[in-house]
Amino acid sequence: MTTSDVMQDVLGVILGGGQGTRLYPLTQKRSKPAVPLAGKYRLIDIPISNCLNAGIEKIAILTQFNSVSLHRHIYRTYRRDMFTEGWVEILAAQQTLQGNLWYQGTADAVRQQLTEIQRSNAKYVLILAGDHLYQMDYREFVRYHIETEADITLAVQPVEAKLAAGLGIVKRNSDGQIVEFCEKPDLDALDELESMPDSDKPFMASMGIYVFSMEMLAELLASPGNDFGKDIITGVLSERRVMGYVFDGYWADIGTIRRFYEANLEMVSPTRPFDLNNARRPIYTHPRFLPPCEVYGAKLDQVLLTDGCRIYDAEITNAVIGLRSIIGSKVVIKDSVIMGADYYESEEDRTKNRQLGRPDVGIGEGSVIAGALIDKNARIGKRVQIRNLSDRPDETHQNWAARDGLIVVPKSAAIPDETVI
Ligand code: ADQ
Ligand code: ADP
Repeated sequence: MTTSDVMQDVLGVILGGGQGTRLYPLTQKRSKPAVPLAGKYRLIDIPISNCLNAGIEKIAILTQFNSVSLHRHIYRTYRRDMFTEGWVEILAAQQTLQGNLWYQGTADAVRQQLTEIQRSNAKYVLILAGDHLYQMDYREFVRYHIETEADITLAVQPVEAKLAAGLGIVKRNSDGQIVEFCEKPDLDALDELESMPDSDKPFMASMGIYVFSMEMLAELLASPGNDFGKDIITGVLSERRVMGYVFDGYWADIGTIRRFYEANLEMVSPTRPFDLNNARRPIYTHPRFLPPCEVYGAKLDQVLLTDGCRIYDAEITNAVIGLRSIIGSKVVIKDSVIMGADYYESEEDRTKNRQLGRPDVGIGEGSVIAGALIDKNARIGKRVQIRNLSDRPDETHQNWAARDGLIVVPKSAAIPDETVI
């Protein structure tokens, strides 16, 4: 059997997120997979593109709540035509006769949707996270699983000590079989878990992505355990052949506000570790018919500028400027992610905004924004000042929040003229 035949037997299952608390308030009005990334994509585009580029045509997205924007995005972007066999489906947590609980963890999410998953008739199931930034050739991963006759295969990667306590840490024997697995180890347990003591990345971490055969998955989920890492994998190491496939490309877990922000801005650095421009393995997203950007007298340096923006004489450094952003005169933006807007306001809308006493969608003239994430459709007034303070504790207000030392303005929030945050 060729690799492409095998990939037709693989179902990609994307774990689209629990309650999204670590990315709140970006997840206040949408499910995590729909969170915008790099100004024009959404988080879900990364694992879906990796699947499509590997020839995986059947993809299920497990999500805790089925937001309108996720549904619209999937339907518009990944609708397949009558000549293609593949499909992309959203399986949202739902009340059934068997249970009415939200997904209690990653394994529980798959267990609650097992009937649908089995209905795909796939031979192998590739379980993927929905909040990782990387490009992996899943064909190699699945081939390794088959060739090593594994029961379960985890993708693993060397990591620095400072990241180890937040991940599942493994030890492999010389054949690549995983002999120890410790989910989010305590600091005092870390010494015992080093795999490469002389390296600056001494720990081998689980990337939280797995290959199972359909039978093995069903068998393991028949026993209790809500999470793959903590419960399922840890519990079967001695009886099952659990293998570790080493992936040495760029990989970032962007499930927290801080990592999400950093990963976005890393893409505008000249030494970017993750390049969106890969002709052989494109990242797909919803195609739009937006006009070109208009820029009048602005100074832009290290900026990811997406389609349909209008920028007056602003100064923008180290920033992502999302779709349809309207940025007024004398605006200063630094170290920030501006997600843009879903629509343009008409003259009529703007007149109505005056009557309602609210700013237009976009960034009003004379405003200064530094160290912030401004979600879609936000209305930032004139001469507003938004600056992060790295030691500011997390706090939540009606129209902004402080998270991980950054300021987040949620989707559609309005910040009146002259506000200082
Ligand atoms: P975490 O990322 O901490 O560790 P978890 O929070 O369980 O694990 O999330 C894994 C993925 O599943 C994420 O994409 C998340 O959004 C999604 N998810 C979580 N709960 C879900 C639910 N109830 N329903 C649907 N999706 C859900 C995991 C592994 C570690 C490994 C890291 C690597 O447990 O061993 O090191 O991933 O990032
Ligand atoms: P994207 O273009 O990023 O994929 P969405 O799918 O979330 O964005 O929404 C974009 C489309 O949704 C717009 O083209 C517009 O038709 C519509 N839309 C969403 N919100 C609004 C709104 N508040 N007013 C008008 N149109 C809206």
